[in-house]
Amino acid sequence: MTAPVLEIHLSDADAAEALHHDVRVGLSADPKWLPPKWFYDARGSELFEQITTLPEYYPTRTERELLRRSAGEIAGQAHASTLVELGSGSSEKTRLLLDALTVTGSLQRFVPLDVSESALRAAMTTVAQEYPQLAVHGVVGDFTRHLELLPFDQTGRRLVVFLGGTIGNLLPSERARFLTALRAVLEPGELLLLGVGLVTDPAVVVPAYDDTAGVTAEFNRNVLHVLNRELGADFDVAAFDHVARWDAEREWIEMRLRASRAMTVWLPAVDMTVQFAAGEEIRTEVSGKFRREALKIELAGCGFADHAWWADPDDRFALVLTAAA
Ligand code: SAH
Ligand code: AVI
Repeated sequence: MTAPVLEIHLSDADAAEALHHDVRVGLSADPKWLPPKWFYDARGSELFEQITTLPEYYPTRTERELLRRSAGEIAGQAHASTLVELGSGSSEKTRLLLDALTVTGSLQRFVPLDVSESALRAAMTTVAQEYPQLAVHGVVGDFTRHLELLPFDQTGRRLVVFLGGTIGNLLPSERARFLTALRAVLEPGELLLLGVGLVTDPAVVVPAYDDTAGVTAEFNRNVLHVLNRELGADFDVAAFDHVARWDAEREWIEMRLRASRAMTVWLPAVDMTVQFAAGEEIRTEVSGKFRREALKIELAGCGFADHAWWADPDDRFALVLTAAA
């Protein structure tokens, strides 16, 4: 086994600068918002892993089943020597692909990329132990900023995977920029495997984002703990209620944090005072759900063609395999 390599494209100083920028913009906007990537400090990453085991949270187990069914076929088509995983988290489901690509004999390198250094380090350690023949090359980075820094493969093809439905956490304009940037760093014929949540009954989606055990609420509030720690802010975290709401027009579920009373919050690191009226909300995440035809058109518009599609029998989640045109 060769020791895993960790490349850091998002230093603490870069991350602090990005957080300061996002907080200045998002908390001075009306309505207020914050980008979801700030959920994922070590605690946030742990809470996300807990979410994936909740009975209400169907995406992870549904995607795992789809991967079980399709990994052999994907590996056969991909002939990839490098598997790149964006927003890799624990890389737990990814092992199904690592296994299948190992069977085809093509895979040499695994490149997980995540903003969460703690999640990335833990995943890299486990993968390096379980797959001693693989070179594991982790990247701490932001997939909306650092795609052009991904290691190239001189000798073979790359398969890029973006699982969990995380692409739905980008707003449509961010998504178009992301897909265009990703296409630009791929060679024609290199593949992208996307896991996407599908538009489904709100009676199923809403509980997935508002579980009875309150884990998602804690995950949502975690962003305020991050701001308190990183910016010296004085959010009274318990005074914000978790809200999950289906937006039928945009076909996304939103998470919000609602101030239970009027508050003034001081954020010294950005020299900002933020006023909240009672009932005022911060949008902390959108989680877009997709339709097959519209996604195909969107991918084609960003330079991806030849789609293969696997969905569960209830049409709640899909895997899409598409090639850089
Ligand atoms: N792919 C895993 C984890 C999904 S959770 C799964 O399917 O279970 C979303 C992951 O994306 C987290 O690990 C989070 O740290 C990471 N993430 C969120 N925004 C990111 C960004 N802008 N750049 C890189 N990683 C990001
Ligand atoms: C990572 N991402 C795809 C999750 C989702 O379902 O949008 C994050 C999450 N938010 C609340 N629960 C899980």
